[in-house]
Amino acid sequence: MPHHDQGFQPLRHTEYTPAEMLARAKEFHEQHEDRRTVRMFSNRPVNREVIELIIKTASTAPSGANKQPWNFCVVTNPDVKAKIREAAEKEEYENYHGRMSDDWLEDLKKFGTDWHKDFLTTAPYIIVAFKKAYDLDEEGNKEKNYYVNESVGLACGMLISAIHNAGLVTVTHTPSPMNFLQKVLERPDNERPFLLLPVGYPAEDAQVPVISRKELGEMSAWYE
Ligand code: IYR
Repeated sequence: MPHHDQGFQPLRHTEYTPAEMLARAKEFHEQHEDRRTVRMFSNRPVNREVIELIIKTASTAPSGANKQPWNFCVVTNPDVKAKIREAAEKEEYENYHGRMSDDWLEDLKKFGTDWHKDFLTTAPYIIVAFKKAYDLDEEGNKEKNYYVNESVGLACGMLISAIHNAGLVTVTHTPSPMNFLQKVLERPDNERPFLLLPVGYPAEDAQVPVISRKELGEMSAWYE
């Protein structure tokens, strides 16, 4: 059967009792409340199989026409990490010294960020999510992808959940502009860098800024 016409099959679905449902929802929420963006990493190694599973989890995300328009590049090679750090810091230096507005710099003060990106060489893994504007079929014809930003954003959200679930930490780093990643990682023309995520254990003395999350009433509207 051709790949584009695979028919239908019965849904595999687990239903919980209302009490179980509530308990599971609570536990999942509590687990997510403990997720923090971390910029201070340990260089302790992480089992490759865990990273594979995290990426497989991300790739379960829904996508426009199920095109799965993403490619996750996984970097452990120290030379490649060093190249990424050098190029990212060069761009970030420019960002922090003129490209970002005063308001923007003011908004970032509480996070204590600057152009130094130590985590790019400290974390054992760097995952770079690429979005695929289009795919190429066997004859090299362009096949359009749909809702590419939304799809890859969803996959990255699930990636972040999976990283946290495994007891690891990350930061969503978006060096800007980030096209240097396409060059450093030698990606084909249809792949554009979307998001960079160092992954590993937090540094033993890792600190995070004090932040708060919006209350339900501030970030949702109910029409009952
Ligand atoms: N990309 C820069 C600046 C930065 C921008 C935002 I918006 C942040 O939430 C955090 C940082 C950097 O990575 O430092």
